[in-house]
Amino acid sequence: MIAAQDRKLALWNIGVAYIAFLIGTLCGLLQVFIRNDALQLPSWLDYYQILTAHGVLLALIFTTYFIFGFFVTGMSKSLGSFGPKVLLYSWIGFWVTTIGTVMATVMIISGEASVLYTFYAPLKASGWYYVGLALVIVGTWISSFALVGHYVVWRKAHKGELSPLFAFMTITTIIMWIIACLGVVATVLFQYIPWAFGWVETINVELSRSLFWYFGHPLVYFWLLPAYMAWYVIVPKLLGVKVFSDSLARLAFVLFILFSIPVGFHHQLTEPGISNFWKFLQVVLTFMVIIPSLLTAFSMFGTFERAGRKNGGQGLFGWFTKLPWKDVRFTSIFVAMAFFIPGGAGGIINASFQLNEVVHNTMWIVGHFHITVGTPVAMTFMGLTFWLVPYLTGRKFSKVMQKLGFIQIITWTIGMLLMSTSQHILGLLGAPRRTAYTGYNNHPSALEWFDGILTNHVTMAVGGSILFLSAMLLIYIVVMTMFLSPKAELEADFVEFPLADSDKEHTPKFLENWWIWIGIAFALIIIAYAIPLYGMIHHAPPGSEGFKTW
Ligand code: HEM
Ligand SMILES: [Cu+2]
Repeated sequence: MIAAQDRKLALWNIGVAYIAFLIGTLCGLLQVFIRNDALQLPSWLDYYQILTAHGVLLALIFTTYFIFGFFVTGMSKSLGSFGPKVLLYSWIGFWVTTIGTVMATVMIISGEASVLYTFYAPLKASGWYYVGLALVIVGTWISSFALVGHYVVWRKAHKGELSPLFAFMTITTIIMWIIACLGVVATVLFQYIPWAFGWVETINVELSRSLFWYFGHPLVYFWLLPAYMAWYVIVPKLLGVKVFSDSLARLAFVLFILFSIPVGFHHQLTEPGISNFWKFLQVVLTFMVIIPSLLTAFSMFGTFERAGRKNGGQGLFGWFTKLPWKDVRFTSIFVAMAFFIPGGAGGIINASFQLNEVVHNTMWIVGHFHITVGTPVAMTFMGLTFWLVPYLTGRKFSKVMQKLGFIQIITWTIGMLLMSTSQHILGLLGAPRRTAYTGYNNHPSALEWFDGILTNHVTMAVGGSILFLSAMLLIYIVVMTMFLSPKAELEADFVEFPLADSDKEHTPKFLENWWIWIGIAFALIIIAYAIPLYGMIHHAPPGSEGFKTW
């Protein structure tokens, strides 16, 4: 069991994460009904207000707080209890992020910031919305530096040793996050805030979007890497084996620092103002990410096979049936990984220049991120929640909870299959995303979209409703294991932190020489971004004033 103060810190993070999850999924439920024209909102509430809350609270807030809860627990477990300074800075970071979150949420709810979570200019929100977002980022930096400080202390005390895999992966994720945030901090501080408060008249739209996506793509890796951490260091323990290969795991992670940042233009393929050469270069770099992704996939299946054979599985696929399917901690993560197979394939489609033309800004994209962040990441976090919360509170995770956990992940799976399949198909037919209702004034071609078995008005709504029920079941499990379940008293009732052993004798030392990776990362960033960004500033078109379309 880790120190009580560290547990408290982790629990507060996870608590805020689930408050955001509760409100965010409620917005999701409203959206599916509004989009199908089954629900009319009162005049004081607007679709884009709800959609902004949904995107911000689920994609930014739920993920970030959960990730820090997980990091704090794992860093304390693998490097030892936090010292007073690390704790102090972690709490300061927590509160700064929380003040920012509250500010941004209040602005959204009061109708001052219906600009969606990507806050594209020239849509203009209240300046306080951007200040709130900036505080969220600064808060995560403070929390990140606290964790880095904890790691540095450990390294000093263990000269010449490689750090434990969990800590290594946490630091990798943090390095990537800090480099990535430079873009969003630059645009928010120097472009949005002066413009939104009226200190300057206009904004350079192309530049703001490019700086946003410089951050926006690694943002998805900030969600994904903690899920990968669970796949690499938690799953093997649940299966009773060691990490497949320590050096492979570390190599995959550092490659993510390199190839997740200089690629933001793949979100801007339809934009004028960026020449084809730079788009092409960034698309090539985007595809490099397939290397660490497949390294991950192969080592996962290697782990499964090893474990299945150890349990007596025979033949080519006999090991598959020998996996611990009755353990919800494992099954949830396995389903999450399975969703990532179509999710990753869809990502290759989105990033391909020509295919992007077909799917850009359609419901396909919405289907895509619900089977990447909305399930592989979110369901991995659900699987972690089942043991993380009882581990931190010292409460039991009873048989009944285990059953409810299964119902929860099964319903999420069914709901997501229905909703995301329907979204993918609607997108291919041409239905746009980010619209309240899409019948194009009852135009026959638009109405035809809704004739399909999977694309009719009912499927997405049924899917969304099942998802919402699943979310509420998860909230129930969280509340029970956080506050109400009986305390574990017998040794056997205590929930453990399932951290797998990892053999690092053969791991090359240079993998933990951060300056190499930071150096290559910056070199790639400069190659991919310096000239096009310079062009956007030097040949800036007339800026745009702000618009409030809601
Ligand atoms: C109850 C479960 C959920 C339901 C019913 C739901 C439903 C929806 C729908 C219908 C949209 C599309 C709206 C539009 O383009 O007009 C949407 C957008 C979105 N959802 Fe979800 N969702 C759920 C869970 C999640 C989760 C768990 C995440 C991430 C962790 C997530 C992230 C997003 C994001 C980032 C958007 C895009 C917002 C934007 O376009 O600005 N959703 N969701
Ligand atoms: Cu991207």
